[in-house]
Amino acid sequence: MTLTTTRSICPFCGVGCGMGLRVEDNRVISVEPVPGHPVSQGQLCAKGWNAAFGVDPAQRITRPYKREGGHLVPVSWDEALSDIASQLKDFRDNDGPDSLGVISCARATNEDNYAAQKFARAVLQTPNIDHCARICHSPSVAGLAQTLGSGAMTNSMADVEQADLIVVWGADPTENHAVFGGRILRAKLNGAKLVVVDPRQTRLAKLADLYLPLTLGSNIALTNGLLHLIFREGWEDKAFLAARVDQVEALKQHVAAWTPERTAAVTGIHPALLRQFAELYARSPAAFLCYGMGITQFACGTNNVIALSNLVLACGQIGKPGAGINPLRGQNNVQGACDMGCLPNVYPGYQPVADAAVREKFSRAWNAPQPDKPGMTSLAMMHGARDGAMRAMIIAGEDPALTDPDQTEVARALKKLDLLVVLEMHLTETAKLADYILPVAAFAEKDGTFSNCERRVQRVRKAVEPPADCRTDWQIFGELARRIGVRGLDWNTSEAVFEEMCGLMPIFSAMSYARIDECHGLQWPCDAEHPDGSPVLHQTRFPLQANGRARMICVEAAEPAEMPDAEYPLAFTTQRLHFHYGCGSMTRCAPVLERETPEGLLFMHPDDAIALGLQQHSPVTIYSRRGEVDTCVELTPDLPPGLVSMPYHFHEAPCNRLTNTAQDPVTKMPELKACAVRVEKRSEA
Ligand SMILES: Nc1nc2c(c(=O)[nH]1)N[C@H]1C(S)=C(S)[C@@H](COP(=O)(O)OP(=O)(O)OC[C@H]3O[C@@H](n4cnc5c(=O)[nH]c(N)nc54)[C@H](O)[C@@H]3O)O[C@H]1N2
Ligand SMILES: Nc1nc2c(c(=O)[nH]1)N[C@H]1C(S)=C(S)[C@@H](COP(=O)(O)OP(=O)(O)OC[C@H]3O[C@@H](n4cnc5c(=O)[nH]c(N)nc54)[C@H](O)[C@@H]3O)O[C@H]1N2
Ligand code: SF4
Ligand SMILES: [Mo]
Repeated sequence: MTLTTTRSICPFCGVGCGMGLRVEDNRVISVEPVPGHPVSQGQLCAKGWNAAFGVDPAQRITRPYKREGGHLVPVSWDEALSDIASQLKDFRDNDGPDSLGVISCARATNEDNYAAQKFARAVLQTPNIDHCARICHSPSVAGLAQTLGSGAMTNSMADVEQADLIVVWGADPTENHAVFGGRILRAKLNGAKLVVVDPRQTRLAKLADLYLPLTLGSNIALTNGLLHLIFREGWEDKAFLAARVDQVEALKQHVAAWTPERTAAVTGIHPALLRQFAELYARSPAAFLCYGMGITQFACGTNNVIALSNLVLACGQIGKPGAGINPLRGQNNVQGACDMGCLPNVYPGYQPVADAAVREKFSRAWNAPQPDKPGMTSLAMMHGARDGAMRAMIIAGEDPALTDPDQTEVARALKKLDLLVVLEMHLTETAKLADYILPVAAFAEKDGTFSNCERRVQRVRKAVEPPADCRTDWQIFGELARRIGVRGLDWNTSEAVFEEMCGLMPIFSAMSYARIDECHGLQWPCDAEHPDGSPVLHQTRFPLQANGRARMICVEAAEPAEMPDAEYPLAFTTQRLHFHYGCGSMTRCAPVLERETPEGLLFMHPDDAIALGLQQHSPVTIYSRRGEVDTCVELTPDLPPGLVSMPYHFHEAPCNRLTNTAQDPVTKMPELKACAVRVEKRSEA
């Protein structure tokens, strides 16, 4: 039997490691790292090494299903597609396009995502298109768009090697962006200073030069306190501010009230530690700041991002190698799903729906009149479903029944839809509620591109044929469009999809599969001015306003919407575990990964456990205002007393039964990182 290796990209996180797929007899039998890859440099993490399990056809849904008499029964593609197409057409023409919505998949390719939003906008004529960035980095997209003019990582991951200081703020990269976490560790060993800001003592926090264990949700108070000191001591980069930033005076006045003492009272960070960090950040020649869900997943998520942006601008730590503000995008292709315009307010390439000229451009290109208003967010679609305004939804590769907040409500909403179509590889909690499940081809079975968190568009290649009845997302959207009677989604190759999108997106205008192949991917903007891509953004101007300047914006500190009280005395947060991914559909079928963390757990400080009469592995029930969950206690000194934490990968211990739907007013990001709970011992029986 011959063994072949096909070069592709890891299907899990936004690091985007290069991966060789080893194939025997049309089966991916294992994977190997790619030595010369600019990001992963011959490394993979445990999830990457185990990627073959997640795509094994034996573990997957490999034929279409339809709900009949309450059960999911096999159905032919032809029957499924005709039924779905005729129902969608009927809802569109009789109930109106607003009654329809599409959620696309940040794990699928750019080509799949481009097709999903074009299907929504040009075929269903609805602006209701969204995806999991809503509950992930939508505050980054919105916040950085207001201050810098572009919502992606400003620098590249390799930049940590040029940084004098690395700041990790509300992110846990050794677990969640593991190969990048490894690069941070190596940079630290080579002399860079490391600062971690996180209420939980993460692995990097234990190794950091400075660790700031701030009170849960006090990010804005901390940044305002840092800015207060920086301006008071004159540590700001005056030349940079004068040349490139607006509204500096207003911010200076705004933070005048944030004395170290007041900051300490809100954040729990001692004034001496605050001062050390402020001086180190302001005075480092190049400081690389990266952040994650500890910033975005709050009801003040957008303001949190703006606060960090203010700090970075004040010290001129942007627009140069080794520096920048770097949202660590989560999913392998969530950067791409945003770039493709799978968001209700922008077309591909962040061209705003609100701009009439842009709408006109897409109306003409797609030969379909474009709705003149932004669409609903994913959570608004769920509310629409619950209230009866939404009739039908297509959910491609997302498991909101497990991963959205207040799960009981989500399941209720999805059940109320007249038509729920799920495009999946696995029988997720959401797929279990579907009227139709359409089986999709896995990353190893298709050509296309993923964009990693540093804006690098990389080639995914078909290593094996998909199981007979599995199709790519873009093929499914194309076939549905044809049956609804709309032309223009009937591409024959993924490259044809890519060429169409590049023609419509200025930031992709100089990209092609051939160019991407030449150089391990290209980082957008990649256009006539930057034919080799853009590793570092904003070197001379910000794309925010005509004058090329960035903007500071004053933001007020706010507590989480739900604070501990007598009835629910513990603060509750959620996190990830290294060995599992998202809803677990592609990691819980890998024996090695499942061996490491086989079940849900509640992390708790020993002092809290003693007070509650609990021990290691004690069975408990956790109650919040929205629901209850049974799990077991895992004692850890890494959390402060009074704060407990749970991972979200386990359908049998679903922490999102507890989480709060309080929302960021700008992006509708729910407060997944903070609510209040009560923990009670459960009898073993
Ligand atoms: N193994 C694994 N890796 C993954 C994923 C996975 O499911 N499993 N998912 C991917 C996805 S989709 C994403 S978005 C990324 C997310 O990657 P991260 O952003 O690293 O995600 P989390 O672990 O949820 O949260 C990060 C940190 O925020 C801290 N935090 C909580 N509240 C606060 C606060 O108020 N302030 C500060 N400063 N910190 C706080 C938590 O303690 C935690 O350490 O990971 C990606 N990588
Ligand atoms: N409490 C709490 N909840 C959270 C978070 C948290 O920190 N705390 N984090 C949030 C974040 S940041 C995110 S990103 C979400 C993630 O939530 P989800 O997006 O729901 O999680 P995934 O596990 O990535 O689900 C993706 C699904 O896509 C399928 N899939 C893979 N490849 C393809 C493909 O090519 N096509 C199609 N159609 N399907 C495919 C997989 O089988 C999988 O079931 O969870 C959010 N929920
Ligand atoms: S770090 Fe991310 S991209 Fe790299 S192997 Fe691990 S999961 Fe895959
Ligand atoms: Mo995410």
